Amino acid sequence: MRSLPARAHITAAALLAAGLLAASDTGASATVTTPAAVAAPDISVANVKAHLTQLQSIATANGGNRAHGRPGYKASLDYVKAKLDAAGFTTSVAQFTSGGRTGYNLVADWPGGDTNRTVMAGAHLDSVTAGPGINDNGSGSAAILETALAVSRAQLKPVKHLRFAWWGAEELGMIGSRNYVNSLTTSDRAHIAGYLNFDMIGSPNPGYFVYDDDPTIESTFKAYYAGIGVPTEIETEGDGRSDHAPFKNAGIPVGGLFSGADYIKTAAQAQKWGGTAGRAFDPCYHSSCDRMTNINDTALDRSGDAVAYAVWALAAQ
Ligand code: DTR
Ligand code: ZN
Ligand code: ZN
Repeated sequence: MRSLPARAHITAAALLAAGLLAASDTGASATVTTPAAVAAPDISVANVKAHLTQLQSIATANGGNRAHGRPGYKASLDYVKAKLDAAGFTTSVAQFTSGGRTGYNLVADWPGGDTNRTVMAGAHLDSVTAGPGINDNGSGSAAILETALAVSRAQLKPVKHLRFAWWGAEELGMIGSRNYVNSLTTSDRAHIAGYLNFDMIGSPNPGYFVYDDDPTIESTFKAYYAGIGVPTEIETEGDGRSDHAPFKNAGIPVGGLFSGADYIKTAAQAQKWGGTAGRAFDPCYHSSCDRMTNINDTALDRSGDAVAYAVWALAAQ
C-alpha cells in the first residue's frame, strides 16, 4: 500500500492527540473522535532565525548579554511584545524583583477559545550574563514567537484558549515562571490544560529529547517526530531544570522539547542523530560563544515545526 505522505500521518496523529486530550480533559471514555483539526503550518526557520538575529543585535548593543536585570533583557522583551501587539495578541507585562534587580514576564493571550481550558507555550527570554544566549534560550523564545505569529496569520480559532509566555530570570532559578504560577488562584491553575516548555531547542550538536511528563503532551510531540522519521529520547537531564517545574509542582500537565546542553553525545546518539560523539550537545552552554553560530538550523527548523504542531493539535479539541 502506498505509504501516506508524512504530513498525512501528522494529521492523523494530530486528530488522535486532539481526541485523546479531549477524552482525558472531560473524563469521557477513551473513544477517540475525529475532529476537523486543522493541520499546523510550516514554521519558517528563516523567520525564527530573523528573531534570533534581532536578539543577537540587542545583546551586542547592551553589554553582550540579555540577562535578568540588565538592559538587554528588557530590550528583548520589548522586541517580542511589539511583534505580538502588532499581530493582535492581548499582552501583559508583570514585574518582579530578584537579586535586587527588576525582572519582567511577558504573557500574550490569543483572543477566543475556552479560557477554562487554556493551552500555554512558554520559554525563558533571559540569558546568562556571560553571553547573548542565542540557543539558551533565544531558540525557544523565537520558536514560540514565530508560532504565535503563525496563529495570527492563520486567524486560528482553536477550541481551547491559547496563551504564550516569555519568562524572566530562569537562569537564577526559574524565578519568573515561579512568580507567575504563584500569582495564579487555584481556579486559574485548574483552567490551564497544559504547559509546553521550550528551553534550548536549537543546540549545535543536537539531540531530540521529549519531556516524559504528561503522556498526552509527550505522545503529541513523539507523533510529530515519528511523522518526519526522527527518533527521539525522553529528556532525562533531571526534572525541575527549567520553567515547566513550577507548573508541574502546581499539578498542571506539562511537556516540552530539549536539544541538549552540556552533557556529552554518545556514539549511539550520534549514530541515530548525526553530529559528533564525545562532544557536548551545546559546547557553548552558558558561555560567551552562545551566539548566532551556536545554532543547528535543522534542529531549530524541526523544533519550530514541532512547537506549531503541538499547539495546533492540543488546542484543537
Ligand atoms: N536549565 C536550563 C538548561 C537545561 C538543563 N537541563 C535541562 C532539561 C530540560 C530543559 C532545560 C534544561 C538552562 O540553563 O536554561
Ligand atoms: Zn541556561
Ligand atoms: Zn535555558
